[in-house]
Amino acid sequence: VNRYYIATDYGCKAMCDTLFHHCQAATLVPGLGAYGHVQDAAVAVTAGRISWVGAAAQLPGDLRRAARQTLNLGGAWLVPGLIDCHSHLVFAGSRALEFEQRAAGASYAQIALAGGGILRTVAATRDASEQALLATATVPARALCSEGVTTLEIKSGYGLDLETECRQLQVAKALEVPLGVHIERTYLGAHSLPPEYRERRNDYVEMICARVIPRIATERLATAVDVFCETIGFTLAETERVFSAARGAGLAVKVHAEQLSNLGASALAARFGALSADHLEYIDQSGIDAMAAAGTVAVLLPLPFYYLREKQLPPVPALRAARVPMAVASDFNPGTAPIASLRMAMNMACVHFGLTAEEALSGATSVAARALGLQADRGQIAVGQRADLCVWPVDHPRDIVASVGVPVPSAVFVDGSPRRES
Ligand code: DI6
Ligand code: FE
Repeated sequence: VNRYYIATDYGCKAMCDTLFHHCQAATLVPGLGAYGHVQDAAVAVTAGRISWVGAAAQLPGDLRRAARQTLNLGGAWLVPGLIDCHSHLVFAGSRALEFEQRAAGASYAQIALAGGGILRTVAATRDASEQALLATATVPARALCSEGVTTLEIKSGYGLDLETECRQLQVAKALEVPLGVHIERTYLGAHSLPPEYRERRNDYVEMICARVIPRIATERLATAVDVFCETIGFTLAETERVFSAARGAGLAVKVHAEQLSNLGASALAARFGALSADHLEYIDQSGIDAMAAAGTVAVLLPLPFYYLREKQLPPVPALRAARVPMAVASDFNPGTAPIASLRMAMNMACVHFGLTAEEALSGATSVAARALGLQADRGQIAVGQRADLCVWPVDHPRDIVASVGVPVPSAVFVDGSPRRES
């Protein structure tokens, strides 16, 4: 355990902006035991990052004296800020009609093939101004952040044309300041075939690869590219073309894989060094083995599973046995998961998918960070990480997973400062 108590070297003089003490720390650092628990902990923050963490009794005296601010947490738990690593939060319009249609017996695929589904949201989103999109997106984003989310990934994919995709990604970025959290952006042009390309699939994929991806990369509108690889989405060969273009442009890749059927997208993604393959209800052992070998994260999405009344469970025991890291995300979107709660997803990941509470919490912190390629930067309470932290008034971190809506974090810090909404 002692190897963990590393003081940072900020020169000879100790520097500390905030010192948290009288707390229990769920560091989520692997190898430190359940939840990475450090008892009677102290956590020092310097210049927005964690500069020391360990048992308070071992806190160096010069660091304690240097603290400009000392916060006594009265025995509460300090936990990394939650990370929602998969959402489609920027869009216009409602899909509640389809909710009713499914209740009357229609399937998600049937509705999509009849021109509803994603394309319904695309039409509404193309018509919406940047301001309107921002106003609409702010509501679920605030709901997620009120649960303790400090990093939120947002995908495009409801514009499909160059201009609207870029508008979606700009709106996603514009949420950062009013919400006071970090936003990561993903380009999902390969979400659905737009109506104007109905007879020209090949041209649409070419447009994604030759026009949009280079622009996304040059203008830094996103750090990753995603594909909906599915019978009602894009084929394996099309997915491969998009991945090649993305990697060639220096962008990370990830994939919506094996949600409704098994096309082998997870193994393809692993071959491209994908950050994550998401959904995975229909993944087989060869996909699992490929992901394990590549270190690709499995992002489990219980909210769309529930919302579409799916029956096929993702093979969690096999993923666990193969040591594929498992994240949990909301997949917040208008069609299959209009449920703005990562906590609900974490809870359902346990109830429906059989994750342990610890797996669900690490899945929404340390492993979620890895799904975004940010594991060196956030997701754990460890020296050098961003001080994105939640204070939870609970007896044990399992309380955060076991219920939804309550408890709420008593304080949230982003980059070491109290989260400020405006
Ligand atoms: N899978 C999903 O769960 C969302 N997108 C995707 O590729 C659903 C998108 C929608 O129905 O609007
Ligand atoms: Fe999704």
